[in-house]
Amino acid sequence: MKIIILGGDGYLGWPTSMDLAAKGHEVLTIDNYSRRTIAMQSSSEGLIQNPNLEDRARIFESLTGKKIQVAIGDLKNFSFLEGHIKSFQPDAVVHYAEQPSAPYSLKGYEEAHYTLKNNLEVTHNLIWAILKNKPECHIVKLGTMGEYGTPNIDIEEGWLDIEHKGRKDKFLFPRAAGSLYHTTKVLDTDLLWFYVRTFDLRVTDLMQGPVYGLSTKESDLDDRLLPNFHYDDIFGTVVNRFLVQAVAGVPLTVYGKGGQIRGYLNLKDTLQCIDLALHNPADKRELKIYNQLTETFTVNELAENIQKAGKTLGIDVAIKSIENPRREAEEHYYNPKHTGLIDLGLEPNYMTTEVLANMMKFVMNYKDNIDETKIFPRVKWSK
Ligand code: USQ
Repeated sequence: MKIIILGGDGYLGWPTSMDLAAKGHEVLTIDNYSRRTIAMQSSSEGLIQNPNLEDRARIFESLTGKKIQVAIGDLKNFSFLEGHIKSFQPDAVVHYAEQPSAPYSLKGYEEAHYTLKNNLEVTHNLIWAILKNKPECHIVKLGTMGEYGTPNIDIEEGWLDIEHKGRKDKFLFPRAAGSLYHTTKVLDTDLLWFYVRTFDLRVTDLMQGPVYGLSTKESDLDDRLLPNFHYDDIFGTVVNRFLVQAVAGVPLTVYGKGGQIRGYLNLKDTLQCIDLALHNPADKRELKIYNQLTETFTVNELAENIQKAGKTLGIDVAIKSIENPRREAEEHYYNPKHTGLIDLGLEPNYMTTEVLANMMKFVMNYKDNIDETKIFPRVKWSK
């Protein structure tokens, strides 16, 4: 297939670019280094320095003989994006190109405005670039489980059958996001759904939970091919943060009561899910939605699992609840359905003690890079 990855420099975009190129697809990856810029501006740099996208692609090609084409530019610029769709003629586009941090989106007006403008404009530009130049192209969009929030009923995969006053219909599952970032993903889904039903687009929306991990078949070849790995309060997701805290000897920062449940998945499983979505495309005028997670944990369970993994390496890990900077339910019902991708063939890599211990060992190699000032939350949901 000819595949364009939008947001190809990101935590997920870069491993996806390598995975698809390694499998023999023709890959063009596009990024404007927005995450790197925001990370620098907010003192949230990752644990390891990653070469820039062009250098990464060169290193990857020298090790594997596989090519990844790279374009650097802002997808908010319609003619830039349209130019690439027109000339590359993709069979599929994987869209990761969004400001992905919930805390960043709540930092202040500028950050909120940037998140809203970037995420919605890029999605809308992509829709129009596809409609005008390759209407049969399949869009694989990264949504988030956070679109649903934490409702007191089971979360279905995207759609809900409703019977109301004796009549039945099918609707998008009700969404109640917990941050502005997550809300932009709700709005993305609504935009895509409008253009699917009205202009015959083909879209798969993947509602993904927090991802953890570093190791993929390709990133294991050379540390210079690793994805960016954040442990700060802005870009670090909870498991990656806890692993770094464990190595640094900082008590794991459980926010509030720690009963918050989310659906997690290993980075390797994100790659499997993208592959499955690409090989089982939505039809014309179809919006396919999958819940992309493999297992659920409370924050307390995660902390205890990491404590256990630390023990196997002789590391004593402390856990300490701190005031929750977020406005979220700390004890709640959570039962998301996630059989769609399994039915397509997903084989989960579960979060075992061994997996966590291996990640911890990796982090230990970079222990000197850990900056403890980046660990504690700097952004509060309510002012
Ligand atoms: N949490 C802690 N302590 C920490 C960090 C987080 O208790 O030090 C808690 C949070 O309060 C939250 C849970 O862990 O209840 C998950 O937080 P997170 O920062 O790992 O995840 P989140 O902000 O929701 O966002 C991340 C990604 C985002 C993606 C989302 C999937 O940054 O791009 O969309 O995971 S989901 O959470 O399912 O919406």
